[in-house]
Amino acid sequence: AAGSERSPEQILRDERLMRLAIALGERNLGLTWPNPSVGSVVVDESGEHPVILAQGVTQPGGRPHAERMALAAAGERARGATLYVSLEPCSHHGKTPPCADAVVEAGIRRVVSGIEDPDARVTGQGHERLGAAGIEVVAGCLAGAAYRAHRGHITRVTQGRPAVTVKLARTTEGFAGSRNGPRLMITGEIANGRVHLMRAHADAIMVGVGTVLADDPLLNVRLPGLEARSPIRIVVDSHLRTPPGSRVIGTAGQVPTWIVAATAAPVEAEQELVARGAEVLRVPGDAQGHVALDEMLRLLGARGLTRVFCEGGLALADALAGADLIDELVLITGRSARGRGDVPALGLALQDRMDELRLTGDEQVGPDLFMFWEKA
Ligand code: AOF
Ligand code: ZN
Repeated sequence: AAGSERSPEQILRDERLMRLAIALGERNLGLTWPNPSVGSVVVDESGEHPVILAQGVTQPGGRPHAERMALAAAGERARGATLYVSLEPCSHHGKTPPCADAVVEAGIRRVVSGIEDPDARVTGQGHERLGAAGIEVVAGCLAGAAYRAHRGHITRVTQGRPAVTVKLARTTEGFAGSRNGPRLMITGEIANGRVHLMRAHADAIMVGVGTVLADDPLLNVRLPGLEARSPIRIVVDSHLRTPPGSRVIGTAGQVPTWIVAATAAPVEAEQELVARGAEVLRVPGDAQGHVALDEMLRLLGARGLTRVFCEGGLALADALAGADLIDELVLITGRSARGRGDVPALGLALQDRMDELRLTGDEQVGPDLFMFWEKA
């Protein structure tokens, strides 16, 4: 029955298995948009030690949902078992019938879920449906971690825009570049690999046109085995200055490339980019003629994006900070940085915003230090 008390041992066991469900879901981040990437585990709790019967993850494109994958893999063994799932099972008839019904039909006895699904079609009704069928429901297990894992989905359904993660690298002195000198190499090989994994877990990588002009980056995933997981590339380019000969445009036929321009940007420039395979999205400009970032993100949300990974430059990062559109900040301090800088990594708006961000963890990656901040 719902609401029965859990022993301290049971609570710990639930958290351990929820951690597994969340980690499973994270594997398909970047592949499931507009849907969240959910993880689910079916566990036999009848013996002294829990036995994992089956696992499931939301499939690329967003369907089938995680619970269906796990239940299908468990088959008849699901009867009487416990289902762990990082997000509340859906209750709506969308492109597939409700997962909550599938859970009931499979004979699951107990459901442990990470967080309520704020999708207006669900919002607690999944849990309700399970409870009404006599299933014991524990909601909110590791809710913080589940929230973080589903931040993209949650931000899109509650605010109509993707969640924005900004990545910045700085030297130990706090500089990101030099005004006149050569480009600084701030992070090492291992850190770069870690960043490529973050790219793979995003729905889109975003940069400002200044970064394209300065660095001519490829913005794809170059980790062995994960090359196919390069997400959409987005260049914020108010006046359409992206060179048709740049590497992003040269590879626009292989990796989807969206150039976001202000309504007033020249049509001829658009035609050149489109002819090479890029897509140009038009967004109203602000008073200075720059793309209005909130409108841009709403458009990206309407297109289904849930997670945008912004890799600079400093101007775009600072503009996002000024508009209060940064949900997560990854700050990398390169301890083996070569070269001296004179351009501060944190712009004025971002410095002001730091008070509103909360440090959630850090990680030593080779010689470099990653610090993770999020909106408090
Ligand atoms: C789940 N498990 O693995 C996922 C869920 O268009 P549909 O029918 O696929 O429904 C999409 C909605 O379902 C999505 O907005 C979100 O609320 C939920 N996603 N739910 O039970 C899953 N990916
Ligand atoms: Zn579902």
